Amino acid sequence: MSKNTQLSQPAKIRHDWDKTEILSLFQRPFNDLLFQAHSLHRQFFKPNDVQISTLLNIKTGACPEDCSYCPQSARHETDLEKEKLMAVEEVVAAAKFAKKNGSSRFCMGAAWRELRDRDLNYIETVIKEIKAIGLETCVTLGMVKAEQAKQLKAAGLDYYNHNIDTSVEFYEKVITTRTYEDRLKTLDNIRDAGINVCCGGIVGMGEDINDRAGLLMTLANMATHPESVPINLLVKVKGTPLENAEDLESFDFIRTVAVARILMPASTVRLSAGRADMNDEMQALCYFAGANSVFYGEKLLTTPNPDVSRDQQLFNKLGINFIQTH
Ligand code: SAM
Ligand code: DTB
Ligand code: SF4
Repeated sequence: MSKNTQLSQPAKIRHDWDKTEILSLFQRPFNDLLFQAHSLHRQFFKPNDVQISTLLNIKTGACPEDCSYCPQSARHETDLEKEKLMAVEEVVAAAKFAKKNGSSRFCMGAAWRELRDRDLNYIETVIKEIKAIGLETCVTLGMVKAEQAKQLKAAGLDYYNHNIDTSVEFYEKVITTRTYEDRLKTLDNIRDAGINVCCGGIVGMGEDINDRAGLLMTLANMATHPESVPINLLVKVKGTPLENAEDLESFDFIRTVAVARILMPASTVRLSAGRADMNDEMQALCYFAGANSVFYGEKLLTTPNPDVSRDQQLFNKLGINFIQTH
């Protein structure tokens, strides 16, 4: 059977990938890899639809963790102005604005190591109010315990974002204050509570192809694939230990998106941080390779994202439809 005929068979969702197989995907000729990823993408999603989410940092900076990439760590000397937790009304006003601009999901981040019980009430109130506006909710608040996850679910939370960031081997070169296991435990707590999992990583931190394969292998071998897989390109922020990380070749980033699409064909793959540094052609190739979600709006958590007008122009040029939800 030729490779192309194989691609027309309905795809099976697998959870038993090994590193060698994944590496051989990364090493395929670029056109073959993109064709394979795009063909699968069409079996599971409408090829011209991209879901948009809005991101808001509800608590900025002064984080006790030492993530080498992050401008919000209190351990790095960045120019970031730290801010205390936003008032509920301010968060809800931002969510209403996002809804007016066509967003379907409102994602809130906090520069916390973990969700503390004393902040739970605030988070539950915010989730309920934003659900009442008619938006899906997502939060990323650091580690959560099983009981807290159940309470977030009861408040109506749709998604929890918690990234594993990289391969288990490279992880300790990037973060020392919490372990890979800690992250997996939080992800289990979220999954067990019935909340959709948003989990991905960052590339361009000086990792190699084995680490990119390892990151995707951990995600793809989860008992249930994360519903949403953000692929971030490192935003190099002055004052962070990774400010001078070597640039990742664009094709290696696009390959990472394509391999994510092949390993997790039914998951939404989000083209996340780093878009502001990508030209239109690179983003277009990422959409072709299977990316079907973006953060929309001028700012990510603390760093720039493309202007809404630039995204609108690109989507118009490519005939991409913004869609409400996947
Ligand atoms: N503090 C919580 C945590 O780390 O779980 C939530 C917020 S944290 C900023 C969310 C994610 O943003 C991180 O896990 C990381 O993957 C991503 N991130 C942070 N800084 C980044 C950067 N400079 N470039 C790309 N992604 C970044
Ligand atoms: C994710 O994977 N990427 C987003 C979201 N989840 C929370 C965050 C990107 C942060 C980029 C650096 C910043 O703006 O501070
Ligand atoms: Fe803190 Fe999250 Fe940044 Fe790590 S990524 S320093 S946990 S805000």
